[in-house]
Amino acid sequence: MRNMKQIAWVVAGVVVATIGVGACAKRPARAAPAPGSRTLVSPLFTLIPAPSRVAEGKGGPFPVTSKTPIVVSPGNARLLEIGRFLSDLIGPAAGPDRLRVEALTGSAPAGSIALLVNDANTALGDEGYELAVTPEAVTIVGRTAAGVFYGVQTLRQLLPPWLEYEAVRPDADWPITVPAATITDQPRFAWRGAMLDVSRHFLNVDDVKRYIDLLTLYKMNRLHLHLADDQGWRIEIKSWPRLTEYGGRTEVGGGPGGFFTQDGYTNIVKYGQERFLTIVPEIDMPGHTNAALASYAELNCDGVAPPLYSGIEVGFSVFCVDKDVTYRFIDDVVREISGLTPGPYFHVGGDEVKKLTAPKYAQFIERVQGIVRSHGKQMIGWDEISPVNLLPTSIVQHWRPDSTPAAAVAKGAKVILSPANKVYLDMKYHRGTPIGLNWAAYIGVEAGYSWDPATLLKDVPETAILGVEAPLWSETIATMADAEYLAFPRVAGVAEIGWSPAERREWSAYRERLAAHAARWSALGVNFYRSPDVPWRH
Ligand code: IFG
Repeated sequence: MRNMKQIAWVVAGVVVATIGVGACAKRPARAAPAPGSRTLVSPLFTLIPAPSRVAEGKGGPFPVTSKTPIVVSPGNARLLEIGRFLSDLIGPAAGPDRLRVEALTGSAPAGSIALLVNDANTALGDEGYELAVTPEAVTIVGRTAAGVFYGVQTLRQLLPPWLEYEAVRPDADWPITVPAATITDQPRFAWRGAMLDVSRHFLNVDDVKRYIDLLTLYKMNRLHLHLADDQGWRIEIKSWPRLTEYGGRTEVGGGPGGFFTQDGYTNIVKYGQERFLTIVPEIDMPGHTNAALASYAELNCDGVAPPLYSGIEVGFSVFCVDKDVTYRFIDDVVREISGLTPGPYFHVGGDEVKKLTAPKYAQFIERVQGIVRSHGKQMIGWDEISPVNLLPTSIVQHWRPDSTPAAAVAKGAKVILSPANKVYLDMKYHRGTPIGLNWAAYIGVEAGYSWDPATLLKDVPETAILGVEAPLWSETIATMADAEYLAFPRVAGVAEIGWSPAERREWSAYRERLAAHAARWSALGVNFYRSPDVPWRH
């Protein structure tokens, strides 16, 4: 669970080696904050997402030393993994070795960090936790391992930000302490997600794992991968090899593109699972399909394959919905990807179809819905699928600010909210933002945060809302650094909208909490946008 850190460590090592020994002169001891400097707010009051309930504890902080054991409930392999995740996070900063992780045989010893599962604690739900910190012990209790993982992510934010950077070797006088506290916390929505478009520009396995690290730091639990579009097919399908051999070899601007082998995709899925994040694969259809149509002539009604495309127009491509081969193709694609995806969802896209009549479109989506169900998955589609005869298990993803899924909700459908004028992370922050689009809105940090799912759409009550998801389309994003620039800080706000109680959310307090996260992002090397709307503390 640490390969990003190992990479950072190697890079740091290489950098030191190339700069030469001179740069390794002993770093000046970190001066304590000058008297009168901006008072450091306790990390208890900078947590994102805001927990349901936080209270300062009595007594001093809990000291973490190289002897601090991490103990976990016995017989639970997931808890041992989470313990090792925490031990790796604290890492060598606590001393030359990693903190020991062991299963409990009796009660937790004094001076330990205890990660416990208590399935009788039903009030915590599937992802809730209680975190108690006293000078003698840190205790995290969840009803499930997921809850314990989220408690550890909160504990992580109570630890000094510089811990996040592998190469840091704090001077001895920099103690690692956790403020005394009691926190009871659980999420408001089950679906707290982001979407990454790896088709317009390809982002590789390590980029996606990096994004998973950052999303799960903020307790997000879904990553929707937009795996195919007009500009590139990005996942190997063994029964239709030209999709990647040919259809994966370009991208917007004419770059080399790329694709995930099935092993690479499985690597991403496992990495997400270790962090309690579910991967949601999307193969957009019947539109946004030029890469497939260019790869296999038979998928075109006239039997002629169009050229590969590296522009950014939409709506010009469509599968030939009258041919049986189209449904054999779709069945093979859904079968192979579903077989690699433990999560229950398969996203079929369905957006921006300009070349089919409404009845033809509905007939196609209904037929594809049956194919998805035959492979044991729940269908998700963009909100154009709302008028279609949907199964009760199918999910509508709202994105167009001027449309509403109310009709589908009236028939029992559940909704994921991705309003393009609030959470499309590919929108520019403002007119001067160097990358990004602006068709939906300019979305500043406050605009992306100050809205509530329960009141966004008339006739779409909170009971119909699974949660929120922030798409990042990659027409103007060529690297992970570009992605981070548009995603941070706004995606942290979406994570809070998905997790925190509505009454705990208010912009003027949130911006103060957000200000403290610059230190952690700098330690993690996140290329975030220093919005002037936030009083950044570093
Ligand atoms: N809309 C298209 C995307 C992408 C986006 C860029 C959806 C569902 C505009 N469809 O959003 O493919 O081009 O902001």
